[in-house]
Amino acid sequence: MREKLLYTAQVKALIDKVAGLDNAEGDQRLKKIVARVVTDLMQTIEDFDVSPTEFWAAASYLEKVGMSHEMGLLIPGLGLEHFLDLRMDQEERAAGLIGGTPRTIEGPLYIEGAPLSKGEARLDQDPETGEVLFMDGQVKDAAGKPVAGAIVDVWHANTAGWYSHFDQSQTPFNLRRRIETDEDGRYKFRSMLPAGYGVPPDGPTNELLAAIGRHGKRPAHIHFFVSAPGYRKLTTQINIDGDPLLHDDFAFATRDELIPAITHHTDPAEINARGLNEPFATITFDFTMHKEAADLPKAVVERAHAA
Ligand code: MBD
Ligand code: FE
Repeated sequence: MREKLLYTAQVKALIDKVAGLDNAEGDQRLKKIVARVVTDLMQTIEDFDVSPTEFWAAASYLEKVGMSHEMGLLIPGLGLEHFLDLRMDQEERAAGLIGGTPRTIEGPLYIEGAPLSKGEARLDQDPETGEVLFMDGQVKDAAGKPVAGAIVDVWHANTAGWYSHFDQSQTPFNLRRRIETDEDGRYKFRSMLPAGYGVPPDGPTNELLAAIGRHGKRPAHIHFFVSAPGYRKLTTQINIDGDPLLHDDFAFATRDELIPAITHHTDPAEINARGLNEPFATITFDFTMHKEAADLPKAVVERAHAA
């Protein structure tokens, strides 16, 4: 057995200097975190006898993740975005908040400023072939009272699994809308059922996932931010039931309460009544929000978005 360098006075002194723990300047909490992260990395190197060649490969890997703008994919792929959700859930439970629509990860593909309309919207603006989706529901508070004037900010992939803005072939804000709930707290929209998503096959996220025997796919889903004055912002998604990857999401976002029933309508009279020529799908899903209060943990997650 080689001596553990990490426990020597020399390396302990090195870490203290690295993290600025030997001076009085700077942010005390940050110093401790830097010391911990560097220590844990050194420990990994030592425990797994990571060679310098392997280490530099890891460093260029991380550089590639940043240069490919894939931090937002690697983090959910490593379960860290879901872990942050679990921690927020835990904090809320400790503060006595229970029930309500569960949160699940935001993901990296939200764009601010989608068109805003009252009560209803049509999300699909680019022509596509696929199944038309009508989704509706009510935003309520924990007592079941409708929340009028809530903003349902919805975004999802197209029938090929791509998101507008990131996919330049779509028009701006395709499949992205903000809908203000009506006086009964209701929202509804027409769209196209999305396909599941896959990380870029040639990108660094997929490179790591493939190397550890994983895939980089998500089951079909629809994202939501639901917000209203006096209520805690809700970040969530619904899954499209029946997707084979429903419980095999590379981003770990599926939650049982977020898989609403989907009805596929094939009756010609119903199809005709909707002004369509093909079978269509309907989903009804209500969102339950919690009232905001001063002593609760922060509900809003600040995060940089692509623009
Ligand atoms: C997505 O659509 C998504 O929601 C997440 C979390 C990661 C990658 C693509
Ligand atoms: Fe998504």
